[in-house]
Amino acid sequence: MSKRKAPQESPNEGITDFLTELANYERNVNRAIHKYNAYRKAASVISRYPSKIRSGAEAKKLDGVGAKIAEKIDEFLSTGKLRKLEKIRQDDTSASINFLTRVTGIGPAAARKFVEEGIKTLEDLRRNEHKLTHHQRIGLKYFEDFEKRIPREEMLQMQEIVLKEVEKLDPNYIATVCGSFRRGAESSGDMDVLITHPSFTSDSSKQSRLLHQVVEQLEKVHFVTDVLSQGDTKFMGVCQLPDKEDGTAYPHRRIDIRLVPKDQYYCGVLYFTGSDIFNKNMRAHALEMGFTINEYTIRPLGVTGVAGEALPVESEEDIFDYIQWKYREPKDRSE
Ligand code: DCT
Ligand code: MG
Repeated sequence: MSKRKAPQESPNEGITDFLTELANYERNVNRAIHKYNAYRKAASVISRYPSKIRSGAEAKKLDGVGAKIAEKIDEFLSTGKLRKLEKIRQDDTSASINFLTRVTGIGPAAARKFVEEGIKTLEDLRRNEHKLTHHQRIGLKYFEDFEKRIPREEMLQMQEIVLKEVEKLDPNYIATVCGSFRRGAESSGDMDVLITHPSFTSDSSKQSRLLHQVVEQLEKVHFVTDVLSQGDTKFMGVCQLPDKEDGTAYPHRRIDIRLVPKDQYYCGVLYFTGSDIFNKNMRAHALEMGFTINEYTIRPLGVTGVAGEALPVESEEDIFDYIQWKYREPKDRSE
């Protein structure tokens, strides 16, 4: 999961930038997830608006832009800044909390705690390595690398390595690189890989070897360089492409690999392809149609609102069919 968004060529970049900054502030400092989501949603719809917004009233016509955000847009358009943001930026505590959450493994709660102890900068973290979890230490070690987005060209090379090594182990594996890459993004924040195997279903017993041997293989070929956390079905780690021909090294990148039972694979692929906003909208539509979708299953809702048995799913199309939605290619799933 990445916190930065792709640089965008929007005529309303000033507005989407300040909305994103407000969103992060609400999540990281106030732990106000509703406000975070509201700002994110408004930023997302405005980023796709093709012409330059001239007033809050104009923006308010868009779904996801309410009166309060419209007011802020008016203030921003007439003064070029936002008093609320200026104040937030000047507040040392919120700025520090916000900054520390950019280190992977440091969530809002940990950031808050560090700041209370006077730990506010990368240097402070380095001096206090003994207070960091393993995950946070790796996050600190590769802080600069993880801030960089991954060009699609490199994602393609990374995909080639992962798919090749998985196939080498056992050609019956199915693997899909999901996330923004699958949506066709020109750059990605991280690599999200889903794998399954026909021998692994939600009825069969756990088969943790299926994930572990993939990780071991990727370590063996020096693609996976570090482990952040490793469970039976979810690996979070770090990877790196082999050096370029001129000997220069590529940045280290974040990679997540999840092992999913075969019968839940396409719900997983749908979920991890996103975008997060598309997922929210699709789930809302599913509910209207009497279904509940999560990253594992789609289930019908009974009259009492209780979810029934998981429906059989053999493809992403099946899920769209159940809720009577026209199929959307990954590239059309930004919202
Ligand atoms: N996801 C979601 N809701 C969230 C977070 C994630 O539905 N709150 C899903 C949708 C995308 C997928 O998980 C992978 O998450 P990220 O890697 O954070 O998003 P991304 O679209 O791949 O963007 P990035 O290029 O920044 O990695
Ligand atoms: Mg991603």
